[in-house]
Amino acid sequence: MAFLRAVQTIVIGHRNPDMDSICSAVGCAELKRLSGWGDVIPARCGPTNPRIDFALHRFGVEPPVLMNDLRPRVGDVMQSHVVSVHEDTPIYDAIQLIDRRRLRGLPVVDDRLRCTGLLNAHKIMHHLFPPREEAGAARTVTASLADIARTVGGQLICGELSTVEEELFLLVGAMRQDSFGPRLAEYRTSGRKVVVFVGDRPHIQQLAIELRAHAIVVTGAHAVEPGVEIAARAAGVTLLSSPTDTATTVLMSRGALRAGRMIETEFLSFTRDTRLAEARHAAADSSAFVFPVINDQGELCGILSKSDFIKEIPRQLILVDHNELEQAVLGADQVPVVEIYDHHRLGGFTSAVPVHFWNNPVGSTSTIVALCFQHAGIAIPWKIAGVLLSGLISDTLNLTSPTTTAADRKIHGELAKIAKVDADAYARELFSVGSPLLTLSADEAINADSKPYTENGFRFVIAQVEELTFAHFPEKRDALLAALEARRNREGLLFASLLVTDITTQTSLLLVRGDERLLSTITFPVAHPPYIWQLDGVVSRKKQLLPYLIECLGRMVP
Ligand SMILES: [Mn+2]
Repeated sequence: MAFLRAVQTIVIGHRNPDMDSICSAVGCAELKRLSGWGDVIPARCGPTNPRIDFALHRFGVEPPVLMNDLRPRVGDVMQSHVVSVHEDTPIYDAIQLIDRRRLRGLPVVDDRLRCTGLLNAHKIMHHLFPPREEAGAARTVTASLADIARTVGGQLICGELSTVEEELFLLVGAMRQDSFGPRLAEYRTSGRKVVVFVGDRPHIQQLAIELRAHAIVVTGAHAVEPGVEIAARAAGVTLLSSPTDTATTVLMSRGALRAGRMIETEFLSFTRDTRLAEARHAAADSSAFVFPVINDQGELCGILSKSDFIKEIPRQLILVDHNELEQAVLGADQVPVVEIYDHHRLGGFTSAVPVHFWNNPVGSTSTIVALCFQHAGIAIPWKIAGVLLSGLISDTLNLTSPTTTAADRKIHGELAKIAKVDADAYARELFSVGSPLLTLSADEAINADSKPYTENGFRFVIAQVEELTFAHFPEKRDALLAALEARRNREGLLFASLLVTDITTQTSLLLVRGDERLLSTITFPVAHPPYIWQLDGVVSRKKQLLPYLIECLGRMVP
């Protein structure tokens, strides 16, 4: 049975999210919901910070869901409506289920729903149709009388219907009375528990009772004579009635064997969280067709067939505030990206299908999202206006960054009006919250808003913190440089850098630890030697610093 699943859309910004990344994700998700997209959730792949928390809280918005890894998991494609049988189920019933549901395999569970094995079709075939040299084995079955009665659809006439599994010897009372007696006596002497299958032959039935057969199954729905029943009761022989003929009843009795005895106990299983790529790899080496999925309690919670591996993942992505996979959430390359809203350089993103890609070099992605609301003719809700205004203020340093455009100024005024705030007063309030240098450790400060780049085969990172003053800088300076050097060594980078921006004076300090050949190309005045430069008027990583550093790379002596 195919289950139609609704596609979930995740709107997510870059790793180490900044205010604009978070705010544009929240705004874009709301725009998509209001446009009728259904299941849309804003997400983030990294922690928020006190300033982001302040902005979201100010407008009553929950932080986006944390999603650090979107690589497909077994739980994304497994079948949760799993068909299984208890280990005590007769294999006859299990086979019927496999046939009815067209299953490739059937998991077998115990009382606590733990998967004890997979029903093995080869073992069942061998049991029902043994090879010629073992054909005698077809005369025995290890089952309880209760299992046999259940499997053949029989009725108890008298005696005890034992639930204990025993090795039972099946004997058909088809021969003459004088050959049946000695045969049964011989089996009884050798200690076998004999179940006699016989039609309406009272003499054979009486003889079987006298010789203490374990049980007698009267086939063909024939009535039992009162004398026979009285004799069986007196002798303690179980008497059963079967609705079908002898041949059918014997065949079905052999199916009374419990599923637990026919299972493959060595099997490959997964959890919901097993990465699909890992599961696919493991499954490729396995001859099994189905793989049980086990939950934390050890219970069977799903089943994975080989055909599930080619299912589409019911999930798609909208990227905001970035378009380079290097900066995207882990696994973004394995989930269809359907839309991108960004204001950064093009980073070599490629796709298999056409993508709605809105790249616009305005001051913030929040500006782009606001423009999209207008474009769609959808009124921006109050709280979304406040959130988008926060992203815009943060990325443009309240319209003072050189990245600011006329569109940003216009949207800034419109959002402030809808959000019912004095934008300049709100901006001062926002930037006064949580000075990164005061509230973060050196390690956190160089990682919080850090972006990785690859240029001409060189890998490097540029982090940025925005401060209202450099007052807290001197006390953190040495620790920041040490953290940059450690990160550079750990990740094998050409250089690791941090731009500390004073948004009040529109000045930045650039801290770089890296290859001397690169450092020697930096022409800005050295501020606090070594490794620190003073960058007056530089406040934008994307528009000012990154192009400058790429130019330095070009001038680097090989
Ligand atoms: Mn941005």
